Amino acid sequence: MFLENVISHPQFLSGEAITRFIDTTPELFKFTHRRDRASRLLRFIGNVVVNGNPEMKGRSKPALPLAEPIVPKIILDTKIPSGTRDILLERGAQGFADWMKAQPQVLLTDTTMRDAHQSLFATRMRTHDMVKIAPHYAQMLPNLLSMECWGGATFDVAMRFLKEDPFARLRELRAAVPNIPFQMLLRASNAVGYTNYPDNVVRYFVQQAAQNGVDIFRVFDSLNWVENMRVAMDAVVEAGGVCEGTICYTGDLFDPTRSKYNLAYYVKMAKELEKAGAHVLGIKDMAGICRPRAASALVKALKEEVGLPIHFHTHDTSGISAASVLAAIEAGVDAVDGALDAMSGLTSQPNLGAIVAALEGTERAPNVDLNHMKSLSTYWEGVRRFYSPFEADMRAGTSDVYQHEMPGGQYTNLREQAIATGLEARWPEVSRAYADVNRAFGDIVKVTPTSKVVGDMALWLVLNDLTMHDVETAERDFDFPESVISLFKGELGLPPDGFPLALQNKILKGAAPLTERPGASLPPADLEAVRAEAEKATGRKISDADLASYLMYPKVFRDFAEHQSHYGDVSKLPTPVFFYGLAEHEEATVDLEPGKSLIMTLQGQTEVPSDGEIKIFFELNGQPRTVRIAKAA
Ligand code: 3PY
Ligand code: ZN
Repeated sequence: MFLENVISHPQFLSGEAITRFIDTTPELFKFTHRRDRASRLLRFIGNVVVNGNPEMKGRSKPALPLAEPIVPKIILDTKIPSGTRDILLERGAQGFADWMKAQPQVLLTDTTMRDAHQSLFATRMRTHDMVKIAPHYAQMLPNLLSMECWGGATFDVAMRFLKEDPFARLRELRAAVPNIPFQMLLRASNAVGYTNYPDNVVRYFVQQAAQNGVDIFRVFDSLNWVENMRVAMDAVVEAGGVCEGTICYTGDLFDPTRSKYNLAYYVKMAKELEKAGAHVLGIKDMAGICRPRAASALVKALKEEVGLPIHFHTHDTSGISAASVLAAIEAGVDAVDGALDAMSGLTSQPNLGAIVAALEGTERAPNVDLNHMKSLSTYWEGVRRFYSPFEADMRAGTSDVYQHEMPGGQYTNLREQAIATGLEARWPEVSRAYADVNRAFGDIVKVTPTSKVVGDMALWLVLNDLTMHDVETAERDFDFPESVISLFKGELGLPPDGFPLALQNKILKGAAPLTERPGASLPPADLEAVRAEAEKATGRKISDADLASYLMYPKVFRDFAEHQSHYGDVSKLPTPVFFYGLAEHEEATVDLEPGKSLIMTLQGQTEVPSDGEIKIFFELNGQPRTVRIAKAA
């Protein structure tokens, strides 16, 4: 290849002096980079062929080969139509919120690329499957209010399990969809992590998210404590984003025995959020327990009491959440979330296509093309098959959710954790313990990260054959899970009415809890010192976005960077190749960038490891290539 580059170069052909020519013509060496990228990806695939993708450990492969998802047949090189994001760019965040409020039709958010896969298959959807369909969204659904495609658990999972750069995902999607607003889920002071970060880290993260493509930030606090949301909300406003200050819905509006979460509670919080600078008010029903009557009453009350447009989010765990969405729409909600048909239902969002069909002919009918939604859903149907090993074995809605109140995104995760700890057969006990723990913790909001703490405690109880009553009444000390101690110390913030004191004393064993928001006492991070530390640890240049990732998850980022230097950018691999490798004589096309593709075919492998290494024979763009892979013990 090098020789080919030399002899075909115009300067060589012109007969100029060769040595100087090689020294001064760096483009001759470009092929090494491409060759290196290909070698690393072949090494990754070879490893999956020999040792399996570590992500698949303990999971069964689906029947292979899997069919290519069907991409809608539309011509993509036509001009991108103007869409909702053009309104945002023209009018700014406040103008956009005013526009939302003035619309007679209900506005729609598609959660397929974030919450839907977080809730259905453990957040495993890969960038490759999103980017492939993204330009079709731009052509086919330009009037969506937003695509929720970033934040929540996707950030962590992208790096930790999928070995992808979450910021690169955001940039690639942004480039493909310039006309629809992108929405992210931001856990206020917990950003996209599980613990409060210093204020300057939260600010820096929001700034990077906005610069790389996020338009609308749904900001919530896992204890509904507005005081702990201010830093994040201010940062969103400062970055020019739309700030969706969000109430997490919990409890039951109509249960007289549980009056803590009544209308007055929600109206008070909504007013606080409005005062704190929210452009939009979010209602986040993360467990899917806001029943139709409650959705109606809540939206009516909030519409009367606050001036912000309202955006309703729920999960379909019970099986009837679309009724709640329709009730909210009837009561005047401005926007609702749903997932495209193939990615909806169960612990995910209700079915967006069905909601659109139900509203046809009414004055609130959304301005979207149902046929376009159907063809996009056909694509997702194919994509979902790739991830079947990550799906929970859940076949129907469950009204049990009104008892345990687990968030949709947690339900399947906790079930997996229960299986991993040998508690599969005791799942009903875990789910009952979850409800008991919540009661003993003072009936708190359960959403990441507080939901994880309640889940940790529930598993701990069942594993130790204890009940909350045992814990509350026993004289002896217990070794509580770390996350529980941290919650009661106030490290995730404080519930507005505090924690039950007796239990808090027992858990903290006399240590004093925080009395103000954690960010107030966390020292600011020295960002440039952290950048230097990250550069030293990874041996690579750390961009601003990398720094934001490192600040969130230093260890996960280091492992990801190491994986990337060894195996290259694996986000470019088709999903079946990433998880399941290649079968003999199977071919895969890897698009590295526009106009640069690799065609890889697995030709065979040596049977018995001779020197402990198996040789894998590939054909790469027609040329033979061999990789040696050590068989894992
Ligand atoms: C998250 O924080 O990831 C959630 O989805 C909470 O519902
Ligand atoms: Zn959700």
